[in-house]
Amino acid sequence: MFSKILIANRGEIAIRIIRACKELGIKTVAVYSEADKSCLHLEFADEAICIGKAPSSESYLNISSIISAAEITDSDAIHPGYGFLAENASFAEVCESCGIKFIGPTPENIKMMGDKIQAKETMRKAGLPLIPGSKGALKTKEEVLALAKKIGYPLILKAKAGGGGKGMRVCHSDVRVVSALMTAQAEAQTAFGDSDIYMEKFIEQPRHIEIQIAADNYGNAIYLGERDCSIQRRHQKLIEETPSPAIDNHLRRKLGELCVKSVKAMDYRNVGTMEFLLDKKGNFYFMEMNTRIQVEHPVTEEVTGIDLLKLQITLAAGEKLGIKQDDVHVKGTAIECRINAEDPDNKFMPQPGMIDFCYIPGGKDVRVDTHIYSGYHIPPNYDSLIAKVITKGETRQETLKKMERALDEFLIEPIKTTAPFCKKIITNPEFKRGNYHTGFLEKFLEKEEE
Ligand code: MV4
Repeated sequence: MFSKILIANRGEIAIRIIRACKELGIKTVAVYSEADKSCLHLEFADEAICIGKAPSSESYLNISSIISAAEITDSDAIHPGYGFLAENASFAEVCESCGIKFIGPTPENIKMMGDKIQAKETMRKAGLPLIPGSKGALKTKEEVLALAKKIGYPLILKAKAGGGGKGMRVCHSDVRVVSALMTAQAEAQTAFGDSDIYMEKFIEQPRHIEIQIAADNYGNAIYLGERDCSIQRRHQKLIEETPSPAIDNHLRRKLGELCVKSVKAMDYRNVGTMEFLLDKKGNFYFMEMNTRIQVEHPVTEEVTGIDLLKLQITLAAGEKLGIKQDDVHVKGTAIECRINAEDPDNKFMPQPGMIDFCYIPGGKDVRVDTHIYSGYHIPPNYDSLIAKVITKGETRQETLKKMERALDEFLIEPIKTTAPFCKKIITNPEFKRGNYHTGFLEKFLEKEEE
């Protein structure tokens, strides 16, 4: 096992990782930027090192600063958290070449899943159903029009190096698809340094369902249920829950087993998430794979009782999966509301600044993963996520009721947050019935305007 882990991240996830390390008896090193001097992750870690200026590009994304910090502190391993360098294959490679264990999949795993075209091809070979679309990157105008004719409108163009909704274009006609290809290529070149675009049939009003998997270095793999992440705004998730109200045990098992088969086939290591779209008819399609721990991992922890961070660390240390599929039992239901320092009444505008006062909810079946405290200053440089409120219960209705009271208890002055907005969603009759899809929020916001 590792004796010291450097946490290459900030905020709630840095604290979450430190907690797992403490329970495993591993020493921790926090890194921080000049904007993060008063952050709690510095306090909770055994050591802390400043790695640069406030902009992420000069601190949390600066590979050489982070590697130097790991070498100076004699750290055995680096946990990247989510975002920043978590899915950067060259960072994982640099770690390995410096003799520092990267806590996550292999650089090859990251590279393969980072190329969304290659990821789909790999999963197709492993037997996963895919959304009808182009086989590789789109080249000529003629090819695009021929393919559009074959697949039919509406269509969606996506960047090979994209993911998470960046650089996507939905098209409804021949005239649009040709110009959309050009702008998508230019946008992808600027954003990712790779202009390759692929095409898919656009699935209307799908649900976004993802399967959590875990694999060791010896060919063993398991799935840990699913999360329904259909409540999104501009490709940012707001609310996630498990189990998904949209799938039954039969489909759950089928999806899970297919995922396990696929990760074994590609020799995947550590934890990961496979994203699917579920259409109105109940067909599911593999979309992409995330090779990191995700923001919404706590809902899975709450229903399985498995600590995914400890699992990540022990798997990276070369331990075997201690749990077999038959040992995984999903008990009850869980939901997560993301609390962002954003103003829902003003286009979700970020709200950096001083928190004069806050109160964090608690009580039975309420978990809050957060780094904020009364007197904490939210810097303007990073993601606006300030807390994750997670509740669990025997039934979905019970879990929702607990969330309602937890959100009411979440007090914060004078910063505006998404907490009241989350409450509106979880008390919405359609949401309560489990009747929602990825377009739900847009419709909900339109109705609110009236
Ligand atoms: C899609 C889709 C429909 N059809 N792909 C969004 C995030 C990224 N992971 C992929 N996403 C989608 N891909 C096909 N073939 C619908 C989404 C999608 C979405 C698209 C447009 C506007 C809002 C959306 C919200 C969630 C998912």
